[in-house]
Amino acid sequence: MERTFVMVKPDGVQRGLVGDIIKRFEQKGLKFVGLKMLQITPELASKHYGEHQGKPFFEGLVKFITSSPVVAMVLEGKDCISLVRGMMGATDPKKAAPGTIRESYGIDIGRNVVHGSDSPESAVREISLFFKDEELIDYELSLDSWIYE
Ligand code: DAT
Ligand code: MG
Repeated sequence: MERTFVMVKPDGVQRGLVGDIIKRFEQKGLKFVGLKMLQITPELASKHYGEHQGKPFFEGLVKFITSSPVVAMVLEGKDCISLVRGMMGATDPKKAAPGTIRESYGIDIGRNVVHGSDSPESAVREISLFFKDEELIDYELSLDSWIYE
């Protein structure tokens, strides 16, 4: 089982899309092991998006992600890092596959509603940036045998 970090960005929260987005992950069969709302500080934003430091869109990205609360979560499931990336769709909503979250809800690349870790290394790093160990809950889902063979 893998874990991944997912976040509904400020645009998704402001637009009332939190429930719809969470519902997609629940209905897929992924397990929530952590979930909270927070306001990202500029320091946390710079760490989270550290790989993009120096790029032309970096400043706007930090301004946007710190502008209003986000809903952060840790999801667990088989191959869930790539699974969630697939459910989100391409970074630019205009290029995202039909039915994906970004295609369904977004128009501009800088307002693409949702974040998901892009690799196992990113997932570990991002989970530890946003969640303390004691905020993540280990529990059994009784539905697991109906989701996995
Ligand atoms: P992703 O969020 O799909 O992992 P990324 O890591 O390349 O994409 O970029 C992080 C975020 O930065 C992305 O969700 C939206 C914003 N972004 C990326 N490229 C951009 C660009 N060319 N112009 C404006 N914003 C951009
Ligand atoms: Mg990324």
